[in-house]
Amino acid sequence: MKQLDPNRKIDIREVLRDLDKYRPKRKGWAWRRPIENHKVGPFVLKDTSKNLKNSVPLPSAHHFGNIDPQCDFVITTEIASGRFEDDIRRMRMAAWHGADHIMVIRTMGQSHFDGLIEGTPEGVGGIPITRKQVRASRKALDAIEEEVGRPINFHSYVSGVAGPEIAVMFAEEGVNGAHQDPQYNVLYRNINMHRSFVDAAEAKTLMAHAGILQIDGAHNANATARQAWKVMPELFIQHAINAAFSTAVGMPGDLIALSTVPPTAPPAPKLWFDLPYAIALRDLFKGYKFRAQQNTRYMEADMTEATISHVLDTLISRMTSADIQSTITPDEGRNVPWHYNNILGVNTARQTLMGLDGLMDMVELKKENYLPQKVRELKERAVLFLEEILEGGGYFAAVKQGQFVDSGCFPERKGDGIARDPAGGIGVNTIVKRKPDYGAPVCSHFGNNIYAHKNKKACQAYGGCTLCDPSKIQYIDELDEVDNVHKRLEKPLAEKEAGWVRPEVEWSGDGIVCVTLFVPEEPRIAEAAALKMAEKMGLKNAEVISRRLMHPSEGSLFEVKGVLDYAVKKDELVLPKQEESMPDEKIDTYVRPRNIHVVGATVGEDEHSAGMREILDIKHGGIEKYGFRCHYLGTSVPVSKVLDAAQETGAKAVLISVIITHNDIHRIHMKRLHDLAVERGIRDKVLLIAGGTQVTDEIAKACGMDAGFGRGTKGRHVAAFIVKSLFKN
Ligand code: Z97
Repeated sequence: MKQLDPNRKIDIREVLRDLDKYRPKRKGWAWRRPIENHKVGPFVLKDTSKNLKNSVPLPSAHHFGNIDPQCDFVITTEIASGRFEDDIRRMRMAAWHGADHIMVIRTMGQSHFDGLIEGTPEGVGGIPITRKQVRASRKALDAIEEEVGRPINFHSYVSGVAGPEIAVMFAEEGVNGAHQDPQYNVLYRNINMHRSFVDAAEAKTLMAHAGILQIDGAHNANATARQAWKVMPELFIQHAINAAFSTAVGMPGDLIALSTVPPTAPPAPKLWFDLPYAIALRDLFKGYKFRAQQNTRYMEADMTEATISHVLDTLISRMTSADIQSTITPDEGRNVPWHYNNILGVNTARQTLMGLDGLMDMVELKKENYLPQKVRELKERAVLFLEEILEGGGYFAAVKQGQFVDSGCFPERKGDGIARDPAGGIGVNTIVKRKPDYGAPVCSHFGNNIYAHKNKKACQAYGGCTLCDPSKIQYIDELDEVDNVHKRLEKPLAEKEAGWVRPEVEWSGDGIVCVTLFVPEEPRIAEAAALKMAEKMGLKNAEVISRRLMHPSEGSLFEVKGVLDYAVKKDELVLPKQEESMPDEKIDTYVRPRNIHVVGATVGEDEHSAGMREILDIKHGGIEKYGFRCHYLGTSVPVSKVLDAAQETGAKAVLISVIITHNDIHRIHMKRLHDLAVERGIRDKVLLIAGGTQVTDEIAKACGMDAGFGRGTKGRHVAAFIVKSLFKN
């Protein structure tokens, strides 16, 4: 695959070309390499890793020299679009924002498939994990990791009935991480427990040999339990069972990651529960890796609420430790995980972790009173739980009695746990005893293998297995004539070719948009009105995805999603002129010898001064530095006073700042300045320039100004405009 060009979209046709011959560039999990006392821009950072080659820095970065430091944790994003061709674009965007662990969710029900799926069918809530989809995604990621300059881990699921088959395929195709936990099969998918544990031994062996990082399934108890903080004791046991089983099978500790979630969210006193829990886990499971997931159990449809919980979750990770900070999209509570929300989730972790850089060099967790006492209490409850399991006949017997995901905090029991029958479930009675002459089809294998030989690869006996000789891999392409990537791409590619663009959030050109409305009515009326208004805007299938009460009678805020069935033709767009930049020296050469006066003020009843100061002040990189003679009149200055000052000083330009926009007051001030300058007969002698967050060049010109400058304007933009205008005359 050709090197990606940041100015061009990833070409899905190139990803699909010659896929039958593609081999992954590398295999195995990659961690970030921490750098101590890392100098990045004006700062020395404590908890960072290597900078990226290409990235989109955090929004405020432009105040700090556009730096984009990267924390020392791996950052995960979970992708569940249902079409892998769209997943790929999402992966690229996420990588540019700092994600280096891309977790692709499976389509509903795949864990009950007793075998592999082939081709690229569309999925529900995720994608069918197939060789073609995995290979295409890994191929795209191989190019994306070169573009950003950091290894990117690709991750999916090895649990389920076909665990060992999927593990072989993942090992062959260079998948770097996977969930594998037989307890997940048993508790959440009702797969037979004997079968699940037998399969797990095989799957884990394969993962260990391929360097695939394993994540367990304990987080599912948090997500399922009615009161997630009550299951804390059993979570230790779930981690322990999977970790011990994995170790027994031969998996090294640094490939075993515990999937932990801070169990509560505000208004619960979050840190009171979640911090001792996190500490107890890290104490008990030293030597393993920690994947800290963000809380999903108490996630409503409100993005801000979810984001705040996730910031607190990330604080706990920094205060305790994490190897992976896993993020989910903050809109999962609305069941609309859209691509830009993946980016928002990643940025929540990135921004929080950069803000917390060096925290633990300054603060210490208390070693007396509540915190260590609670840590001890949690450990005691866990140990007692484990003892009870042992006394009661072991894990299978405990599951049979419904001891897991009970909503009592052990030793309390509510009797509402998940109970499974050891002699039942999907795949019951499918275990076949291995014959003594059993020969394994691949080198990575648990247990007897007649091909095994001390100093040789087992597969040498039959000329190489698919893990050692990838040319033996059977690549199966599409099996379904209708449900495949080529069919799905026909419309979007044709539209792209013809130069059409549509809005989208999930699939190429899906047309989905989201509008925010405040409706000043009681909730029921307000919601019905919001929907009606969205329909009037032309949105099809309008649906309220978030409602937040502002006051029972004063009104509510809604977010409404719908489909905007409208495409824009790119070459018919009238684009705003792109200002050519003028080098600093050129501005300086013109301005300095000429003694050019400029008057600046914030006009009307407006006390905002920061914007104007940034434009004028030498300290903020303002136009003073080029030798302009600036007269700053302050805030809330009447327009007439501004012109008085311009006339007194013989100013060539007047700069006004108009931040307040209620009732269009910004337009009124601009028009008044122009009219007054005409009245005084000086309009052609002075440049009138307006600036403000809601000002655009078009608006300002329509109000009689020579130019308008909006958000993001720097002194040099204004200086260049003045110089160009004066040169012209
Ligand atoms: C996560 N937020 O990060 P199926 N095995 C295990 C699992 O936990 C899962 C599957 C298999 C979550 C998102 C929830 N976990 C995903 C240990 C799913 C998937 O294909 O849905 O049956 O299995 O983990």
